[in-house]
Amino acid sequence: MSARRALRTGGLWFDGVDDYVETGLVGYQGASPKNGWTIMCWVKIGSGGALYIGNRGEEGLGYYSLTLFIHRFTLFGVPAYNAQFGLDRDGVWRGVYFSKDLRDSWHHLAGVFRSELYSPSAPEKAMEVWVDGVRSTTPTPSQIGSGIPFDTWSREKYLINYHQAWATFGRGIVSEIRIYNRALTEDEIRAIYERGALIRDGLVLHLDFTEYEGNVAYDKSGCGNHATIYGARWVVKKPLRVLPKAR
Ligand SMILES: [Ca+2]
Repeated sequence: MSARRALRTGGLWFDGVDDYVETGLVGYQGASPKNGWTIMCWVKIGSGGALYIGNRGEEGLGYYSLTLFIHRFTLFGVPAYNAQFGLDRDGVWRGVYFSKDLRDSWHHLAGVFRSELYSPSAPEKAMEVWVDGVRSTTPTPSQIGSGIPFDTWSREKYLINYHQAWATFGRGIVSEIRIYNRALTEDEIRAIYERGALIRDGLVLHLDFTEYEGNVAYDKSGCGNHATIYGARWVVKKPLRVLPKAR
């Protein structure tokens, strides 16, 4: 996958030190996520790179976040630079992973939660993580905690590239972030990966990063979940170029 194809729109470069984005999208607000959930993006990382998309931490309140991430170290028994997706809280993880080192080229990631498969004792059975249109339901070797009811899920905002509980920041280029309040089908995920299909049903956050200046990334879903950028730099598509800081 060439950068030119992957970067159909714009993107943001995160430095891995303190850059992140806070979106206006909150989690389930205590309601049952009866239609599922999907988080997706394009990403390119190198050595030392990482990606995190999840809710702002609420460890003190005991809430859980559906989180899609690539870590730079082995975590939950999964090698560095593999994609993981699952329910996360400080000291708790129930999830799945995709066994592939994702460094040094563009990849399309999707984390899908299928609520009809959910049980509090084995949440990972409702999880899928997709890389470049291919699905994995492989549970991570370490599954920590159990008995997670829907009403303890996070009601905090989604962050891009800041995992608050781990105090760690993502490093690399992120593009075309979409979050849906339902589980997308295999055909839909492939259509988005292969053609960039704009599927609007259930779309609650869509950041295509085509502003190229300023510190706001507008949500194109129509839901008004606009995002505030802290330090990350704009990336334009042709030629692929990281812009200097705007502020
Ligand atoms: Ca910075």
